[in-house]
Amino acid sequence: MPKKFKPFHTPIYVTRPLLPDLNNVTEKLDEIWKSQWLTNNGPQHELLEKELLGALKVPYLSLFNNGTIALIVACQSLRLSGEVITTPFTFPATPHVLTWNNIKPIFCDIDPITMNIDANRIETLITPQTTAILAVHVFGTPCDTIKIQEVADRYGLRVIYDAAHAFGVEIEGTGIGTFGDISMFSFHATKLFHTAEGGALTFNSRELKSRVDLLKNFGIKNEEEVVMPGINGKMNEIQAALGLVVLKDIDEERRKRKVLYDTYKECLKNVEGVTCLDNDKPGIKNSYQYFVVRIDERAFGRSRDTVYDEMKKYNIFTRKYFYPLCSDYPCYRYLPSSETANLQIAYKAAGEVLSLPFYGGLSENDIEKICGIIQHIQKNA
Ligand code: T4K
Repeated sequence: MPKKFKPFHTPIYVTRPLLPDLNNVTEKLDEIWKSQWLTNNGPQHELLEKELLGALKVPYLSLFNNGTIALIVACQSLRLSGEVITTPFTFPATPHVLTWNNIKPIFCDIDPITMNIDANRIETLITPQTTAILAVHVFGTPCDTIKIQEVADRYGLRVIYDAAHAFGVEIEGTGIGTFGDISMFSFHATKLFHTAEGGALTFNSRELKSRVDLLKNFGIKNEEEVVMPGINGKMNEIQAALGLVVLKDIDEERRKRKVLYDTYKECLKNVEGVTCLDNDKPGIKNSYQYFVVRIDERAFGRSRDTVYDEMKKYNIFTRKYFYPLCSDYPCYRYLPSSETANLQIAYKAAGEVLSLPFYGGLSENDIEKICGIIQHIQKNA
């Protein structure tokens, strides 16, 4: 007798923002009101910058109003031009920041397991116009930072990491934001740590931080000197205050997510055709930002798209991060590096991935039910 599953009463989304106790937020707002200081390097901003240096284990950090502007400024600060090698398996922001800097994105195929840029293929795409590599730690899985740096050093290229998904990730105790020249973290509401909208750049160089701080504030050095064509990338005091409160709840949220992570892995381990992306690896501190599976249609018996559609009937809203590939967008399709033949592994990943609901507000029962529904969809092919 097949088990019957009733739809969830309320929609289950891929994620929900971590909402701290409202009283703690209003307490912070009260401080801001009293200070009459709303933005431009206020006390909340200063405090959050300091706390994040510790949380991310990085030497220098600059806060931003969102991750995308931060990444645009990162390219500006390194004076990148010409071509930059990047991954097609990412959120649109990654290649778009290159376009906004008048740089041509060159798409490189990905690693079949990590789904990050394939460091072994980067070299074949380097031309005299190449100035940098823009890699993404997709779903918080660390890139092959050693190989990427080797290639970059050999050709005199800069390295930027889009670490939007990698808050708190560490390799052997080293903060992920210390690799390359610059890393970008997103603090969007959907991220483990958030400021509603927000982001940060991290660096090892004090000079780079000074340049970035000028660039994100119109290039204003003082009341009478504007030293470069900057933009407005500043995080305001309300965002920073929210971040300070959210930061206190992060460890607890990660503990909850770890339990859900293990529950997913246990419930799905014997499901034919479903592979979990697992970042609980020795030496790696996992961010627990997403829970991602790949559905191999042949082995599972139904396609990823069918699972995505069928789950909606149970009030479960999964996401196809990252389908379509960025190289398939009308604005990038024309590029020679976008040709399907060059990106076979990325195409396969984009056709198989599914981000399942994953946030501390879910219970183990919820996860067991979601996994039961996945198996029910399979059996009723
Ligand atoms: N690089 C990478 C690799 C990225 O993934 C991103 C952003 C960026 C760069 C750019 O960083 P930011 O400029 O955003 O700082 C979401 C996020 O908006 C986006 O930040 C994130 N990546 C991306 C992977 O996910 P959407 O279009 O999927 O968001 P949305 O509105 O569909 O939200 C997803 C689900 O979250 C909803 O179904 C329900 C839930 N949700 C969402 C919001 C906004 C809530 O429950 N409450 C909320 O307030 O992009």
